[in-house]
Amino acid sequence: MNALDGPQSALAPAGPEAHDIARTAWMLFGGAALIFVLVMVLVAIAISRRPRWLSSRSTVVVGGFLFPLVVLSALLVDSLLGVQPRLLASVVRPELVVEIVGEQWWWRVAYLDDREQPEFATANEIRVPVGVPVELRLKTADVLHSFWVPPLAGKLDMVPGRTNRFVILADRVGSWRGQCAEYCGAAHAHMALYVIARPASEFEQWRRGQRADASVAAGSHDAGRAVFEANCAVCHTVRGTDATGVRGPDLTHVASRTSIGAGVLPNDFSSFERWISSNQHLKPGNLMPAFDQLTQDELRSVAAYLADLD
Ligand code: HEC
Ligand SMILES: [Cu+2]
Repeated sequence: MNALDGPQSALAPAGPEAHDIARTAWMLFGGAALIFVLVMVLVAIAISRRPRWLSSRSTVVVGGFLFPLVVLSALLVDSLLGVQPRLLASVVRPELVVEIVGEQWWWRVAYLDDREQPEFATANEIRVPVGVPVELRLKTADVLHSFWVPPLAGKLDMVPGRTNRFVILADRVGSWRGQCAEYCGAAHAHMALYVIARPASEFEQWRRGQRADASVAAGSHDAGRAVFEANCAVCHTVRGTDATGVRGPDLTHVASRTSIGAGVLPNDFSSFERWISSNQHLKPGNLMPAFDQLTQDELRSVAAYLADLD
């Protein structure tokens, strides 16, 4: 891994759109470097020798007008021909449709079935099969957000009252991090998401698992479930139980996700405890109240319940 190859790097592209963008970025960088060197050489010549030709009319016309005109026009043509049509053409024939709603401050995710009805819901993470075009339908529940997973594609805003569509395609197995790219309030910087690309068979297996209701062995987690139903069910759904709230993320398979709190904490038992009791400290202003009044036993049992919802 080199310095450019992070999970959120636009210079480590993992899909066709991102490849185009990275190519354009390198071209701009290389071109700008060349021009910078050229200008510095001219400056050095101007200082040391003061030749006549440097201040002649033709140098000014060529260097100050024709050269930028040609370079900028070429860039314009390149970006119109190269990047933009891809972005538009990619809107055809997706094999999978995922709806993503920007919330304050997390991502609500729904996988749609063939009739475009929600099949199951998740949050802050999308899984996709490798090599398959996936259509994203981007909406917002409140203000402007912007969906940006740099290794896969450029940004697209989530605009109130609109559905913006675009297609991503992951050309290799991997896990990438994205982030809201439009300031949306205090915890905007804590609004991350993950895209995880897996081989088709593994993806299908995951999808089957997500479709299923929560499976918790009868008799286990009775105490945790009771705490959950008393305190959390107004806002959270756990399919297969009486918890059907929709204000917060669907928690049916919460333990199967990479992070909790939209990238704030890793996903494990102690993170659940910390999130539940001190989420307002971890992510100030978020729309879940902190449950610091729960007893140690209640906290532990509800965290253990969630950690088993995989
Ligand atoms: C008033 C509504 C509300 C109540 C009540 C509530 N939550 Fe939440 N919960 C939210 C919201 C909103 C979020 C998303 C916060 C964010 O990331 O910005 C959230 C996030 C979470 C997450 C992280 C999910 C993820 O995928 O990132 C967990 C876990 C969670 N809540 C557990 C609980 C538990 C356990 C209780 C009860 C003790 C509870 N919540 C009560 C609204 C609520
Ligand atoms: Cu934001």
